[in-house]
Amino acid sequence: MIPKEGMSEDEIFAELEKRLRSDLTFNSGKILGSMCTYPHPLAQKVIQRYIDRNLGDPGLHKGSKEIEEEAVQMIGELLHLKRAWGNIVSGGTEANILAVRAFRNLSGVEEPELILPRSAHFSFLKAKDLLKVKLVWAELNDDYSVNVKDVEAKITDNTIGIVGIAGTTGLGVVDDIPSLSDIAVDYGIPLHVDAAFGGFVIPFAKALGYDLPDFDFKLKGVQSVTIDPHKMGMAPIPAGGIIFREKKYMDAINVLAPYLAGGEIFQATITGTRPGANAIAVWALLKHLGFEGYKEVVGEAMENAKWFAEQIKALNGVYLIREPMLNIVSFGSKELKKIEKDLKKRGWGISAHRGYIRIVMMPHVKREHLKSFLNDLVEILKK
Ligand code: 0PR
Repeated sequence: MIPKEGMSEDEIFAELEKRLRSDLTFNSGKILGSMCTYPHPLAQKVIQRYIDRNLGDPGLHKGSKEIEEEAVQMIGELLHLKRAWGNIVSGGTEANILAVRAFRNLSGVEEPELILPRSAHFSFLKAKDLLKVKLVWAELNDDYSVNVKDVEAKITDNTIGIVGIAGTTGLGVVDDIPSLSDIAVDYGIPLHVDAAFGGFVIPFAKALGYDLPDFDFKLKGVQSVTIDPHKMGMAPIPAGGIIFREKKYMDAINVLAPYLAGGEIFQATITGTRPGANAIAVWALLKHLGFEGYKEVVGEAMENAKWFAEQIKALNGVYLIREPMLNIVSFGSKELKKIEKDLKKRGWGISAHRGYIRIVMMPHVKREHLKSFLNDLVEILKK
């Protein structure tokens, strides 16, 4: 119940400190299975200063709207698009829903079907439910990338779009997006790339010499990309990104908001009132870190992934699910359930998928944390 007399600020913080003790924090180095990280200090300052900005009413906050557009443009250019359309949104879920919504609305198909890999994130289940789009699942190859032949075989007159993933949630696998793009062009079907995780990894990893497939607007079939600043972009939650190749996709989802300060404006996002500060923080981080800054962050994460994968291979009792493509390493074991329980008991924030444990080398994950994790793992395996 809400107290009759309010508590003092000191009392509030004293209680919160006590109550939130059960939260794991990124700074502790114990969170190894999350795709989020401790937000960059500059972003925190930006959020604090511009906390009141509302992108739901851009007529009031014209400067914020411009900054959001610039952030979208910068991300678009990172993805080889000259003129980008889109929004900074609440996360990958909203971004994926917006892409499916745009494809569906433009298709004119009465019983819409979306072809997507078995490895797709569960946000597409929400899209299906909200948008009444049938999901047609494409099978995976032995290396956990989508089977492109199966995608092609599943195309029908009702197909409104194809999804490829650039950094799968469980294993960080980058699908063969160039081949998916070829199919998309051949059949005249739009391709959406879910690079919620990989979007802020692949461009920099490629620049570092890692051999990864193209995944962005360089490929003609790619019509939209989900790319989340609140994952490897180091922005505070919430900050997702949806980028469209053409304005027509925005037009297909824009809703008229007639009475706001800006006059007749359009909203494409699911959320109405939405944080301007987070979009401004994204802009600030892109400007502050620059390409070289992100490259450095990604370089360390990729090195950690390579190193950790070798350590797992050298251990008895656990095995690597597949060689990492990005900064995600997943391992399996005959005794996975027991290992998972014991690791959690020792305070590790890990993410246990069906059949494996996923370690995500986020910027807050340092070599010393991984070493300490491996020590615990070895002890658990000995028991
Ligand atoms: N697409 C992909 C490929 C994803 O991996 C995710 C989230 C999404 C879309 C949806 O993004 P939002 O959660 O921003 O809407 N993947 C993470 C996962 O399921 C989300 C996450 C993040 C989970 C941090 C845990 C965590 O601590 O693993």
